Amino acid sequence: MFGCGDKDDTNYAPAIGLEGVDIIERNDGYDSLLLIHFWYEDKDGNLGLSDADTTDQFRGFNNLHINFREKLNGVYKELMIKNTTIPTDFDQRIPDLTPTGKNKEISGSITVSFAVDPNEIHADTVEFDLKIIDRLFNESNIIGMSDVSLRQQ
Ligand SMILES: [Ca+2]
Repeated sequence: MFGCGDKDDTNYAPAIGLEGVDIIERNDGYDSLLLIHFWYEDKDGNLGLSDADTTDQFRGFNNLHINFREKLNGVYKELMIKNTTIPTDFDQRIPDLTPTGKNKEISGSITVSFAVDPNEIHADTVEFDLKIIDRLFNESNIIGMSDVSLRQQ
């Protein structure tokens, strides 16, 4: 039908907001984990991927994209795998969150964790930005934080 003019109001991008970060220490006082807490909501609830979503458009697809940068001499640079020029890749898959009932609107909180050690996040000061992507590839807003201090071994 022509002239309707309505945009598709059944396709909603997810929204997210940063709740905060926690840093978990080891017994020896160095840090071991960086936890990032954020809330999400999605009016049509098509968020998350199941273990079976490994083919076609979801092959190798991560629905949580995160970039870490490390502060070197006061300037943020992309965080590389230690002693290489290969950017780190900490992207993750959020599990399927779609409700089974008729009302698909969802909201909640997610915590993602990242190892603080020479093979993972090996910098003393980092910043990050993070977004999530629903099953129709709608991207959320971007959240992030600067000047996160980590005690490295
Ligand atoms: Ca959605």
